[in-house]
Amino acid sequence: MAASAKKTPSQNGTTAPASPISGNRIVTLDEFIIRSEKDFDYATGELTGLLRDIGVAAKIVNREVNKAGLVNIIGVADSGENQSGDMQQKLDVYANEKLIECLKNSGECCAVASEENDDYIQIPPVGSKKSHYIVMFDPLDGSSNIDVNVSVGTIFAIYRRKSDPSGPATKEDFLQAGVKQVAAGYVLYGTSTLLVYTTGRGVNGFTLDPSIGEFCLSHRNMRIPENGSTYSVNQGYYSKFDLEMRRYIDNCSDQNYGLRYIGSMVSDIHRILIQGGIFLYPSTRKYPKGKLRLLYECNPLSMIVEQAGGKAMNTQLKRILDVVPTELHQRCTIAIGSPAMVDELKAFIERYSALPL
Ligand code: AHM
Ligand code: MG
Repeated sequence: MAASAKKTPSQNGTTAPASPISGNRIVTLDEFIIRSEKDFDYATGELTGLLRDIGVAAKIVNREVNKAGLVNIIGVADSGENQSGDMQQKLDVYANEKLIECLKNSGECCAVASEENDDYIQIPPVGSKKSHYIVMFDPLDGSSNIDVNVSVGTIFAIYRRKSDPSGPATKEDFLQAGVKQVAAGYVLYGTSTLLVYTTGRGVNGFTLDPSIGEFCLSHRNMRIPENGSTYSVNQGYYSKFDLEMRRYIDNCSDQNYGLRYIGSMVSDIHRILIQGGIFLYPSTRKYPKGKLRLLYECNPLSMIVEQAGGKAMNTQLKRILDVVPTELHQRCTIAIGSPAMVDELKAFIERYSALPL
């Protein structure tokens, strides 16, 4: 559920931000976040602080990801320490630490949960400030792609805590359905570095301009195409998919849809957001409940895609954002992308799962 917002009716009956940023001038992420805050009735600047913390972490992680191939050239001591005495770390561990470190800055976040940590972590309060938000993230999704110089991403979800702000965060703060997210986003470390986020009022993307070190508004009010002509799935697992999924994939091939699968979910979803298409990670024999994680992979990306006009469901046909989690690292199946393609898959699942085995 997005924070309460001042709404201005637009011509097509939907709503637009009360203070849109217009013109062709450069708009930085910080400026955009601050100006968008004015659209919310009860804005206190807390969410703004959090988003800015994430923006700072993204720049730091970007710097390291970009020089990943240089690590051996710039010299790492046998002890595993570099010249400044820091331990050489895997990039996903590094990204995890930087995100946590940056989220401590504004004091708006009381606890975090990450793919890299078994349990959630309390963030110490800044002075007497009461923090009202928790953040969940996958610090570097698709990190196995780094070794081969393929794009990776950071995914994040922000929720308002349910527990009393005077005490520590609780597990219930994290086990909220995706529909309760107040903001979600991703950073794509690709040919250029892009930060895309939503606070429940549309989706905007910002490209990092390395010459000034700022994320600049480049993709205003992103809308996913209603339909697409590509599907994205690890087709190597075809024989391990259920019948309805195999029939749907056969149909994609019959219709001459292109197969595009980077193996880095943020990159695949970003392409689909721009060009249309569908991304699938159904159950396999190895991952009967699906491989991807509900809380910090599927939920935030589903919020983004829905806010851009798309759909996201699991293979039981339930909207991802309505799934009530029971575990921090819960996995789920997912079908996400252009609404017409998700609807088409739904029809296949309804038709073929009804057949006797
Ligand atoms: P990770 O969080 O361990 O990096 O795994 C998630 C990644 C996704 O980015 C990607 O879509 C998927 O795993 C690829 O899995 P597979 O190699 O099974 O197709
Ligand atoms: Mg991941």
